[in-house]
Amino acid sequence: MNGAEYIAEFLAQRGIRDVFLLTGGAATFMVDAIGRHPKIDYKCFQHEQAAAMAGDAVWRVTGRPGVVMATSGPGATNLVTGICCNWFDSVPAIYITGQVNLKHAEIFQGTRVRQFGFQETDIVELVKSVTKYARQVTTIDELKEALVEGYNAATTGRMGPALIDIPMDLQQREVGDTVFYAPPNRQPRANGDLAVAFEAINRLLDDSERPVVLLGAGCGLAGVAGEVESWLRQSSVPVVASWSGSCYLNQDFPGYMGCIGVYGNRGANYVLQNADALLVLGSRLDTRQRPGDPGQFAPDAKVHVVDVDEEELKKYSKDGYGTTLMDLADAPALLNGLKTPTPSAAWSTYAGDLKKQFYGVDISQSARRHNSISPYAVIEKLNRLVNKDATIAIDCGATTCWFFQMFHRTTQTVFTNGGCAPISYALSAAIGAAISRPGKQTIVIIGDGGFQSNIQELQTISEYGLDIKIIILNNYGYGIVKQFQDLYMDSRHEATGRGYGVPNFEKIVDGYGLRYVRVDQIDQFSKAVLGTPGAAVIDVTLHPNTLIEPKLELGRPINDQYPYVSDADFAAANRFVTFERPAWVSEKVEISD
Ligand SMILES: Cc1ncc(C[n+]2csc(CCOP(=O)(O)OP(=O)(O)O)c2C)c(N)n1
Ligand SMILES: [Mg+2]
Repeated sequence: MNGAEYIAEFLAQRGIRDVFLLTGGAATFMVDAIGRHPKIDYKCFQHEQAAAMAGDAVWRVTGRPGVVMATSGPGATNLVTGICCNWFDSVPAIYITGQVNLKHAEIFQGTRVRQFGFQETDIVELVKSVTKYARQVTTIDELKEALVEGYNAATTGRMGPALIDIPMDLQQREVGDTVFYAPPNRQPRANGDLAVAFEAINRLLDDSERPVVLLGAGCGLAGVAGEVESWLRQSSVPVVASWSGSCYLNQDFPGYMGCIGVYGNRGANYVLQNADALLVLGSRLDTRQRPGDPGQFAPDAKVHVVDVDEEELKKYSKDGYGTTLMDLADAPALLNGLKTPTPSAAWSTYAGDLKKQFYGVDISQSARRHNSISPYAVIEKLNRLVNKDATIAIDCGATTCWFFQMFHRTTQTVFTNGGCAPISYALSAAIGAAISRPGKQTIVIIGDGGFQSNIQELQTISEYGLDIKIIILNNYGYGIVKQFQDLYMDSRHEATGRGYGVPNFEKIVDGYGLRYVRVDQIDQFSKAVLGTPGAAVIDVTLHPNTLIEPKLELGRPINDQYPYVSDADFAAANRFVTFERPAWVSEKVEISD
């Protein structure tokens, strides 16, 4: 085997079936080897960024890391946003970049010239801060070692991307016949640590009348979402989630209240803010969940956070939170030793009432005001139309908020890129999902802005005959940014209205040979539209000023979202904890029952 063939064989032996790529000089030997290998193949994308985002979806639908290949220089640099997607969401992926010949590379010249070879870029240095492993190899032994180390780094502990940069001459060098692989050593956890965790968390739950459990993506990433869910179902403890955490949960159980945060469910936010004990499993409590002043987040609660990453736990040193450093793969052992939370009757009734009032309930008004389609109605209908084993990829923007405020996930595979959140992610990710998990209904929920940013990937869908339904919630603008400008910039829609436009999507979709369906009335969004085989772009017309409701304004705790409720309703909903409300909030009251 030569180096390129070795890489193909190594990947095939790890169970990889598809490598996503856009080729170029420095990658051609590797692409050629993959093309000739009987067990592995490649899929061509029109932009490396899209290939990388598609790679992010592979683990999410198969549990195997995505593998993405690009050429040196601009090919490699185009991967960076996708690499960030993996890094921030802890998703494993392997990147293999071609590099100029060693004999041309500046590293051998002993100089600090910007570039010696053509299309040479030090991609390893560029991606170091957003990868678990990044290495340029200069010998065959290093190549063999880097593939093992990179693969293992990506797929263990807090997972993430690995990048291996391979000069062209190494790709052609003879390497022998044996492929080397050694699985990682899993560090056994000390029992002492578990005992300490039992004690701390049991004390937290014992002392509590108003417990809440917050789930992040960690349980799903560690593959224990099912076990955690069974534990939660044993009691009536209210359960809330981050967006990414909610993706792994079968939400069909009485305790589930919805997502919390800036764009969270009103009822879920009330419950969290009124708790006296909060157990956080695998969530990094980012600023969309815990915005502004951390002291305003669950202010009456003792908080205990379980997370795999010590650095995440260090964040809470000033907040007085209890912490347990632990790979949530061990969650079953932890939960075994925990008492079942026992909420007081008053707390269970309170949470149950809030759930009835807010979970899956559309409280938005703007679409009604404009007599236009409500995005919430579209997502509510999607709940009823979608297959139980469908894959749904959600993009960025108001679209994401509408989806997570209204979608009721049971057994579907649902995901968005939570941490990096680049517009256009979902279109490319759905392609990765449809290729890696064929035969399942695959749906994209995306805005008009997101759709335009990687629109060229319609060609990839066309080329491989992928059956993907792309639902554009088309408000003819960058809606989420416009809503921000409405609040803080007197509705000056700079670069969101002025300078931004939407082309004739029907003509574009037609040019790629795909089906276009326009939805001007909610009835036109039907089982037939979703069920007709073959890719389709379903363009749903919204009013340009359709809002995200509810949404938090800056400086408010998450239990006081816009549109504001009356002081009386606010006090009733927050009856366990006293929250001061500035006069300007009371003056902006828009809904009351
Ligand atoms: C690559 C990238 N550039 C810019 C942004 C900032 N951004 C976040 S949402 C958004 C607008 C999205 O518009 P659209 O897809 O139409 O969704 P809407 O908010 O209208 O539902 C922008 C530009 C981003 N998230 N990613
Ligand atoms: Mg839009």
